[in-house]
Amino acid sequence: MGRLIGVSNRTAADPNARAGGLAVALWDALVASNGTWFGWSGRTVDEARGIEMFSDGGVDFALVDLTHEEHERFYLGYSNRALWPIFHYRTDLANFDDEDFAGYEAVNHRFARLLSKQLKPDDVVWVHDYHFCLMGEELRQHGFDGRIGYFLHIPFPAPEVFRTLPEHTRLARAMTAYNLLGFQTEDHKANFERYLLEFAGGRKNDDGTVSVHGRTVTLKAYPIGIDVDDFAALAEKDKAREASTRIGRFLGGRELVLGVDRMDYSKGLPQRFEAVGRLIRDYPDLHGKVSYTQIAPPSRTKVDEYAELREQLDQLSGSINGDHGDLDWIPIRYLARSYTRDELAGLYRIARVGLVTPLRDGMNLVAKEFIAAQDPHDPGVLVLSHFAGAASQMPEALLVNPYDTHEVADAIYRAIHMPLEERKERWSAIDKTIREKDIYWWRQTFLHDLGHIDAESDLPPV
Ligand code: GDG
Repeated sequence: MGRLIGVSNRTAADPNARAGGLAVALWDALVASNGTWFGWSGRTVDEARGIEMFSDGGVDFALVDLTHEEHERFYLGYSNRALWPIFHYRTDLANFDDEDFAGYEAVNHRFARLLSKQLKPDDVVWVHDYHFCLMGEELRQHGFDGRIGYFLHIPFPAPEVFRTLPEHTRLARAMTAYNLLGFQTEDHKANFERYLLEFAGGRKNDDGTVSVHGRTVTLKAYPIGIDVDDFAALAEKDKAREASTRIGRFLGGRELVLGVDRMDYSKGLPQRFEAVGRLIRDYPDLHGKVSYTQIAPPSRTKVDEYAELREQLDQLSGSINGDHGDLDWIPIRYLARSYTRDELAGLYRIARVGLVTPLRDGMNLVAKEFIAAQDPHDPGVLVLSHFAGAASQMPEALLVNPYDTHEVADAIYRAIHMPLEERKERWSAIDKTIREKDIYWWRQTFLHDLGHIDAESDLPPV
C-alpha cells in the first residue's frame, strides 16, 4: 500500500489540536506511511494562493488558505447553513442559496486540483466529513484512479430529509465516486443505501455493494471511538485532580450532573435545561442536593442560529435559577467557555451523572470520554439520547428521548439514586464495548477495508 493521504477541513497542523479524535486516529497511520494531511490552513486571505507544505512530528502537511468569499460561501454558507442542519434533521434552520453551493463546488474543485498534483498512483486517499462530499468525484476528474475512502462524521439523514436539499442528486452522485463510504451507524448507512436504491436507480449486489451510475460502492458502518486507556489515565493526572478539587469546593457535597458540548443546536441544550427545570419541580427532595453544570464552549459564532442559541441558553438558565435557586444553591451552572482535556477528564470523573442528550449526533465522543474517565469502584451513570450514534453501542446507558423532558428528568433522578452494584454493571458493560471498538480499531478497520477493495474494477466510467 502506498502513502496515506488524509483530507479534512481542519487538520492537526496546530499542535494544540493534536489531542482530539481524528488527530489521534490519523497521526500514526500518516507517520507509518510517510503520508500527508491535506486541508484548510485555518486562514482566510484576500486572494487564493497555492499549497503551503511543511513537515512536523513525522507528518507532512499540505495546507490551503480560503479566500474571504470562499470562507463565507463554502464554510459558513453551504457546509454550515445547509448541510449541517439538514444532516441533523433541522430543515427549519437550513438556508439554501445557489451562490453558497457554487462556492462549495468551487472549493471542492480547487482543493482537488491542488491535491491531485501531489498524488502518486498507489496513494490511498481518506476524505473526511461533509465539507468534502464532492472531493472524490473531483479527484477522479483530475485523473486519480487509486483508492479513495470517505468517512461521514455526522448522521446521514433519512432520504425524505436528504431530498429537501436542492442539490441532493448532485451530492449523492458525487459520493458514489468514492470506493468506500463509512458511516457512524448502521442506521446512517441504511439511509444512504435506501436513497441510492429508491431515488438514484441503484442496485444491491450479492456481496452487499451497491452499483449505481456505472460504479460500485461499498457502504459500511464504522463507529468512531476514543483512546480509552489514554483518557482514563488523563482523569488521574494532577491537572484533572485539581479540576475535581476546584469543582468539589463549589459542590460542597452535592451530586454533580455534568454536560459537555460544543454550543450547537444539534446538542439539545435548551431541551436539557428544561428537563433539569422539570427535575427540580418534580423532585423537591433534590433541592439543594444536586448541581447541574454545563460546559458549552461557543462555536460557529458567525452563523446566526448559533448566536441565537447563546441568547436562549442565557435566558433559560437565568430563569430556572431565578425560579428555583436559593441563598446557598444555584441549580444550573452554565459555563460558556472551554476547559483543557485534563480538566474535562477530572470533571467527568467526579460527576455522578453524565448528561448527553443531543437531538441528533453522528456518534458523540463525550459519552465515551465520560465512561473512560470513571472510577471503576464508584462509577457515575450515563444518561444518553437515543438519537446519538453512541446509543447504538450503549444499550446499558439510561437511554432517553431528549425531547421528552419528563423522561430525561426521571432518568436523572434514577441515575442519582442508582445502587452501586447496578452502576458498576452498566458502566463495565459500556467500558468493554468502547475498549473493543476504540479509535485504533476504527482506523484499522476502515483502512483495511479500503485496502482490500479492488479499486481497478470499480473505476467510474470516463
Ligand atoms: C463531530 C460529530 C462525532 C468539548 N468541549 C471541550 C472539548 N470538547 C471536546 C469533547 C469531545 C469533542 O470536543 C466533541 O466531540 P463530539 O463527538 O461530542 O461532537 P462534535 O464536535 O459535534 O463532533 C460527532 C465526532 O465528530 C467524531 O466523529 O462523534 O457526532 O458531530 O472530544 O471532549 N475539548 C476541550 N475543551 C472543551 O471545553 N479541550
